[in-house]
Amino acid sequence: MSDGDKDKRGMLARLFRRGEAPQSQPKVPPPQAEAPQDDTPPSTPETAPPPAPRRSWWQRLKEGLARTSSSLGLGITELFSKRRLDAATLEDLEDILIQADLGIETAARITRSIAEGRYDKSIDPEEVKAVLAREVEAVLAPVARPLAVDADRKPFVILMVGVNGSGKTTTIGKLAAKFRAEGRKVMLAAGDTFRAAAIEQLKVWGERTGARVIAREQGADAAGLAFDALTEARATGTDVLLVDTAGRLQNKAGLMAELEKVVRVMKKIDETAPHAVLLVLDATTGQNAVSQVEIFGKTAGVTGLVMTKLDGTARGGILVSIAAKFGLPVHFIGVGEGVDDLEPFTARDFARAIAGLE
Ligand SMILES: Nc1nc2c(ncn2[C@@H]2O[C@H](COP(=O)(O)OP(=O)(O)OP(=O)(O)O)[C@@H](O)[C@H]2O)c(=O)[nH]1
Ligand SMILES: [Mg+2]
Repeated sequence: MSDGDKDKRGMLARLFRRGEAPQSQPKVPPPQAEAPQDDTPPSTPETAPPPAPRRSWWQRLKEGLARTSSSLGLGITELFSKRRLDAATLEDLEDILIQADLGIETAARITRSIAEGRYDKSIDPEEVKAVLAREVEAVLAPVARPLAVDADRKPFVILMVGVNGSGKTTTIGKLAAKFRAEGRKVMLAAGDTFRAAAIEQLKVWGERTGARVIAREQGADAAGLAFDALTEARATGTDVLLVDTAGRLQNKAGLMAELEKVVRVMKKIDETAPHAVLLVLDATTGQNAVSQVEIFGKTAGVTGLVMTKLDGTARGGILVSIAAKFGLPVHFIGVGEGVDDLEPFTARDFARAIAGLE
């Protein structure tokens, strides 16, 4: 380990002791405040109030998707509070839906649904939102499928792929926490061997979640590391092996070939591995996500999607376009950097949240 790395490690340890997030790499958010241990009220008015109870997933989802829902909601309210339903209004509605990245087909479908039986009548914006939620739910329902961890596969190998910064490593940390909470034995493989900080970032998640981390020095062969990790995971009765990979642009052929090698090498040990290949998509990248699904799908055999950073964009509708276009399962969505900000994807909740319904 270089001196620079040692310094970084010391800095990280100090920051976590103080409960602060590091300002630079590695990117690991601070642990969330623990729930209060007892609920006795403070004895004196001077005592600091107990921490606020943890918000439910629905609340976090709604807040996370607030930029999408308020931009859609504002557009819809402005449009329908003034006018009766005519061809021009319908066209404007379709534009609003397309701008929210819902996709041309879904936008047309929603617009048709609104038009039905309501032509030349005034229509309440809330009614429009209800139709929007219903139609979006219909598109999403077939892809909202949980990630089924097959307990007969020991370990069940999950390979995380995606472009730079999409949220792969953070999602691994969040998933590790979930699997650990279910009582599973979890191992993490630091397959992003490009950056020392990436290896450190995964080690921090390993420490935090109680998962063993298999890492090698920076610059080591990622496929070799995956091979070693799978060998050790097998030998130690690990339930789930999560394999991190370096971010790569889908148009860089050399890097995509490296990913194929990681897959090939793992198959030498277990021909059914990896059992899930999750493509992590950053919602803020908008339409580029479409070509990521196409190319990673071809090279890495993507079996399911995770969409992160839905809290950072007004165009969360991109998930709907991708669902309609590819029909790939969407397993999880992320609406924040915290360990709890990732949950299984459910069509109804997502549809209601982006439509701004309660
Ligand atoms: N707001 C928000 N930030 C997120 C979410 N998921 C991940 N992030 C942040 O996005 C940044 C990049 O996340 P990483 O997990 O390091 O991404 P990565 O895909 O591993 O990146 P590379 O290894 O560089 O390719 C970090 O600062 C994360 O905390 C999310 O759902 N919402
Ligand atoms: Mg990473």
